[in-house]
Amino acid sequence: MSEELFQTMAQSVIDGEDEEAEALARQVIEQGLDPLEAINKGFVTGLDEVGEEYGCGEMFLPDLVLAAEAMKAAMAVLEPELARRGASRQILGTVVIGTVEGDIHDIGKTLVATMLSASGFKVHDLGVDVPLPTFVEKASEVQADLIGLSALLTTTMVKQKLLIESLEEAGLRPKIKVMVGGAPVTRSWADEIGADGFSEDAIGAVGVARQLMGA
Ligand code: B1M
Repeated sequence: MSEELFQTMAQSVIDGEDEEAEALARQVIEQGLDPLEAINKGFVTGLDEVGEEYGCGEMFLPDLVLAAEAMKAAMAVLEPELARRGASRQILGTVVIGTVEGDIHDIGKTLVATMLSASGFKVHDLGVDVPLPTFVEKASEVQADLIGLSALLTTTMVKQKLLIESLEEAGLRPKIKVMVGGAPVTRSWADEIGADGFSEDAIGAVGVARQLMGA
């Protein structure tokens, strides 16, 4: 894929042009291009730029909302293709994943969920703003091997720590591994709260999950 195409994808997100983003995503599928490369080198770079400009007061909440909608329009086209490409693998483990309570960011979490699913994990995606007891209940119900917790806000990261404590209290900790991620989450935070795994991105998350399953 050309740099120019990546830039056009990024720009569609920056401009909040959902129809344009969707059309570009369709072009990726039609031309048999790599959907993950389009996401990471194209659309996500646009979202990162919007995030930076929002962070320094050069863009505002409506811009963030429009950019996210454009990103989601592209993802709606690309994610089924990502899942399809990995569809026939054996099951490596069962994962319960969600964005923690108080946090409604779902783009990165959904990408991680899709990649895990495409790589052979059975994934139960609980969505966003998930209360901590819901993670624990679902993980027990489906006999999960791994809980994945996404947090995008410095104010919600602490929920990752609280979830690990809840698992310990429920006596489930040795059985169920915990992987944490999200833009503000660092390896040192993961170590501090006793998480089993951490990744900066969706590809890395698959590697970490495989490692935790001993696969
Ligand atoms: Co929000 N937001 N936002 N936002 N938003 C951030 C996170 C922010 C950094 C922007 C900024 O100020 N520069 C900032 C947080 C500041 C902070 O806490 N330090 C922020 C803020 C402040 C807010 C609000 C409070 C704004 C307001 O209302 N005043 C509000 C919070 C609402 C809430 O959650 N309660 C809010 C709202 C929103 C929108 C709704 C407008 C929208 C989200 C739409 C949606 O998700 N459906 C939005 C967006 C789009 C962003 C930015 C621009 C982009 C996030 C994103 O989707 N990135 C973001 C700035 C930024 O991060 N650049 C920002 C693309 C995605 C692919 O990456 O989610 O990081 P990411 O996921 C990556 C990795 O982190 C990792 O892999 C993914 C794929 O590579 N990963 C994992 C993620 N989860 C993982 C789990 C794992 C492993 C890896 O294991 C389980």
